[in-house]
Amino acid sequence: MTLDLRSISILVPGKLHEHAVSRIGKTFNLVAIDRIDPALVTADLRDTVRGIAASPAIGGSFVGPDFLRALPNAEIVANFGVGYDGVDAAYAGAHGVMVTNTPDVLTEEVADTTLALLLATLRELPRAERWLRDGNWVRKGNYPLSPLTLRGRSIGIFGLGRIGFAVARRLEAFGVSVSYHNRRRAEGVAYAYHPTLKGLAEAVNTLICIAPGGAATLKAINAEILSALGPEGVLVNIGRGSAVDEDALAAALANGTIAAAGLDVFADEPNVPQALLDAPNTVLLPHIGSASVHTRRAMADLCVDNLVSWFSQGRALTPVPETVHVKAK
Ligand code: NAP
Ligand code: 8YV
Repeated sequence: MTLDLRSISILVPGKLHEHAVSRIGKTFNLVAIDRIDPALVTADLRDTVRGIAASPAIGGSFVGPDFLRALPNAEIVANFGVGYDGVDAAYAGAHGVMVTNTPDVLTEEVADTTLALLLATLRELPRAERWLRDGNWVRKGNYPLSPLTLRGRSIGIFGLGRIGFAVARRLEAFGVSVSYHNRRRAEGVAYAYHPTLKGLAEAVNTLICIAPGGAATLKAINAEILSALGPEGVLVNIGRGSAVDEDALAAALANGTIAAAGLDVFADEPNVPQALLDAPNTVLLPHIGSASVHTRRAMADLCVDNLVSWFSQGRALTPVPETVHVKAK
């Protein structure tokens, strides 16, 4: 006998991937509000909502204590994305609410994008393409040689987790050295470990950030770290914009403290600081690390599979560490 989940109300606040919305609509009783805002929670929603499916990274909204208090019967928050800095998971865990994310299914895609962004930044690929499209190849001749190259670089990974490892594996094939900084040394790993981010930045000339957002990494890449990276230095950020002091980065790019930056993520998306837009030595992407049809669909499926598993079998497939202890009611 299959369990009928259609009596269970799942709230979708704001935009969510359309495949996730479609599956939730077919499986559960889908209810929607325009954004993550406790003021939009009606008395009916307050009484009936048992789960939330959200993509809180988009538009800077946050599933925090106020929103969770407004939905006292919500048992689970299914976060669309592996990074869950848009959900107060510690609060949820302390109040018996499960939080799930979408790890692994996006790892290889994001690692591919990271290598593409690194190479585009070093070899100036977007500017070289513009040179061709603007007719300069015909009018002026060859595009100038790129001052930067991946050859001979030493790479430091800030956040050697699932995606960080996938990036490191790719970098090995490119024949460059890899070292890393995490809070803890990763077991069974041959890459050189640096117990501080400053130590890593001093040891390398290329820093790739794939660490999570949140308070622990807020503006961790600041003027001191950029200065340690040095004038040949290149920063690639594919983790979270909040981990970089963007004012310090813009200054470092303008005054030659570092050479270039490739950024997929920003502190206040979709707003990008004018100084980074104006800088000739940046490559800027609109948070597309995982953004292929293939991978976003897999993320949508995992987001919804967590809800289905929670309500039909009483267990989450991919709980975040802060809520692994939470049991189904
Ligand atoms: P993960 O497996 O949990 O890896 C995170 C790594 O960061 C771990 O090795 C962790 O090691 C380290 N870390 C965490 N907090 C740290 C801190 N305060 N200081 C130093 N190191 C710290 O996660 P993942 O699946 O690789 O994803 C990583 C992040 O990538 C996500 O959280 C998300 O923000 C970002 N992301 C971006 C995109 C995009 O489209 N641009 C796509 C997917 C993911 P320790 O615990 O030992 O410190
Ligand atoms: C998503 C991401 O684009 O998974 C993450 O942490 O940053 C991206 O894969 C984002 O979460 C969508 O909201």
